[in-house]
Amino acid sequence: MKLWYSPPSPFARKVRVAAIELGLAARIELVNTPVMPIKPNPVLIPQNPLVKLPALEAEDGSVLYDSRTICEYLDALARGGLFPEPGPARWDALRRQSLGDGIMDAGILRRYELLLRPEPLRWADWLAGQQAKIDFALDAAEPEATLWGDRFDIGDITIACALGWLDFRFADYDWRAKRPALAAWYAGSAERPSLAQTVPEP
Ligand SMILES: N[C@@H](CCC(=O)N[C@@H](CS)C(=O)NCC(=O)O)C(=O)O
Repeated sequence: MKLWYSPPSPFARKVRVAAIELGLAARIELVNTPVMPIKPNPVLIPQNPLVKLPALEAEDGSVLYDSRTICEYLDALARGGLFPEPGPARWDALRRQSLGDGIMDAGILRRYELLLRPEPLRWADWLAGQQAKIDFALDAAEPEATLWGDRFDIGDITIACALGWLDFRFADYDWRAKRPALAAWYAGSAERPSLAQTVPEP
């Protein structure tokens, strides 16, 4: 298999973490592919018409895109259990995956606004609105985090990747200050080899 990814991408990291957790990493060739929404990388268009990372060439040669789809494919391939069977545990894992994905989406919109939009055109209300979503999402996670324990399903993977990416891109944002349970859960999770081996890099 082949994974189009980039070292800083939190969505690609989800896939890399899932692959390690599932024992599939050695079967995946990593293809480092830079992306920028204002200049779509032509290399990626045949793999993903949305020109986003990650994309995966599956075992049968077909290409999948979007971290959710790819993680679910890998989980099925390995009969892994990162996605619980239909029922309350699955709905909760998918909900937590959506929470983590939403934190990454809002963070990436902030990052693009700060990185790509010419400074005189930057929109403070937009930045504040996306930041508020991140704050609300982390506030919602805080009381739950005490119950998360050592389980590490797709929801946990996604939230851990979101928190790692906030540390990486917004180091001044002290999300831990008012959220000790989430901070403690993340500190424990970050020691897992799958997360330790995939720390985001510029
Ligand atoms: N929902 C997608 C989001 C993917 C995404 O936003 N990827 C970013 C990199 S972290 C990207 O490719 N950005 C380039 C662009 O938006 O053009 C997923 O889960 O894979």
